[in-house]
Amino acid sequence: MPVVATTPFSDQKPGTSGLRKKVVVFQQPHYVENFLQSIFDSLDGREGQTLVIGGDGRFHNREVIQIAIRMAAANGFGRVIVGRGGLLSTPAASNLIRKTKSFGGVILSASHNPGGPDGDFGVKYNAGNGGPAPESLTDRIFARTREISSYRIEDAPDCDLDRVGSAACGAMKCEIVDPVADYQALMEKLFDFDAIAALFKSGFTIRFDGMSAITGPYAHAILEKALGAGAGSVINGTPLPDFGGHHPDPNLVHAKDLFDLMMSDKAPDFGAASDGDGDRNLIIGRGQFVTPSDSVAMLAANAHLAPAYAGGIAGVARSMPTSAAADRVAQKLGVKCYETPTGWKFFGTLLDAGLATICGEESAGTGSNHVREKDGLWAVLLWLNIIAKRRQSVKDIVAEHWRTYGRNYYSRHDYEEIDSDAASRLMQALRDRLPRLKGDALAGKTVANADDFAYLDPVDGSEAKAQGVRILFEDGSRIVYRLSGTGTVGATLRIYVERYEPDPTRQFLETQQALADLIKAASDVADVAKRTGRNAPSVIT
Ligand code: VG1
Ligand code: CO
Repeated sequence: MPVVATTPFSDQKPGTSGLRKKVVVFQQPHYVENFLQSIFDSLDGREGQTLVIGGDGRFHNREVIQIAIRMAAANGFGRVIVGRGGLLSTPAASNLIRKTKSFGGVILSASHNPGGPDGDFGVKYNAGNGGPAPESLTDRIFARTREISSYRIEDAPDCDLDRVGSAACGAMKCEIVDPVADYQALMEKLFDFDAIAALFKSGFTIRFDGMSAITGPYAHAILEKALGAGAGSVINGTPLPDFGGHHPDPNLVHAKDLFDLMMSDKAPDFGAASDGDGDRNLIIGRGQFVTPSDSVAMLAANAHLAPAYAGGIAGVARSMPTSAAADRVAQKLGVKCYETPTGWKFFGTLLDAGLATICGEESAGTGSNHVREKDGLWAVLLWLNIIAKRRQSVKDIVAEHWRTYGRNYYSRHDYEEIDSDAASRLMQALRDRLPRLKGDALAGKTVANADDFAYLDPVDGSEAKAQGVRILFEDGSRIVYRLSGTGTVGATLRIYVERYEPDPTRQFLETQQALADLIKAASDVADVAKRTGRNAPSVIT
């Protein structure tokens, strides 16, 4: 079995979700092999086990799938399960790992980052529960990348990725499976497909934008074929290696066409989109955008309308920067709301322990205990299931929710590709200022507390420190600052701003206007213009 001598790369530190770099970085000799071997070296007891392999179809996907198969064989796995064409959405991979009781899975994706030869590529490892590797494992993997001296790779021909069936790679079995079938079966179990089909039959219309990324095949099969949404409901439904030159990030900037359609008089009843690897969702009703933070809260409040959650939910979990809208729903339901650091891996222990059922992040990620990843199409289907039962428009559901719980005005301002050192200095200056902020008046409000978010996992006792600077106001408003862990060029500063509005007559202001004072205070306190050289954010969501 060929063992190839190599030298470590010093930059293989997994970020918020796996290792993400420019394609050209991944194309360096031995680069991806080093990272895969470092993963395999960190997995005790992998001999004879099954590994799931798939990716979001972006440029370089097929090459790395073949390398991963040959290395899995050389590293003693007994079987790999690979999505046909090398394709698997992130939630579908999570489901396959769980369903087949696999040891884990390798998912090739840079999620919502652009693809193509000049774009990004990524590798993530998911554990046997179907969820992202916990920090203890990613720390081990990183340590290994710094000392690795050789990797093992089977000397075998390429697998035929395009034919469903069984083949071999050395002594290892290689099964090519339909990437959609098992995922679709799971969705049929969770949701009332008859009710949703009846909704479409009654004339309800949808536009789903696959953004030329992985969810197209899933959406065609489930929305159009199984549920009977009219042909043409799914657009950009074919995964392309460069996502058609677009940025597969379902937000108001990159899915602007969908947003404009939904605000026009040609709008269908429901609009949605998903990201590169299918784990994010954008929800827009006719004339009504739903912020991801609101969506988690509204899904939690209405989940009982879907068969899978008819018995109620055990708890809710949201990432720290996500708005507190979900907290109010949890309170009313009499269940706990957990506040975790950014990144889906922190929900895993809560879901495994049965402490939370619905989880969400402000970055358009929502999911439940059905898999251990966020799941874009799942969120769309749960919304459809709720609408099918309530027979109300998205706009009415949103308005009623705000009336009942109050509205959490919320916005995120991103400063992308800023100088890394300047970004670190900005964060350090904020941290230094924290003890003096308490009691200060900012934006006409009093600072109740200011800290650097730290998390103690209630299940496994692991700790995560320095997860974001928070300024908490007496009226529940918040400003949060953190640096992204998924960018590939320079640093990205994210500033999250939130204000609670209980008064129903004041719940229909334009978001940026409603938050204007806090937004100004946020950039003043951090001295953003001076430290980054930017006068405005690159993306506002
Ligand atoms: C971003 C989001 C975070 C999400 C992560 C992965 O991370 O803010 O909420 O979990 O992307 O999502 P960061 O560190 O850049 O803020 V995905 O769709 O890339 O798997
Ligand atoms: Co994603």
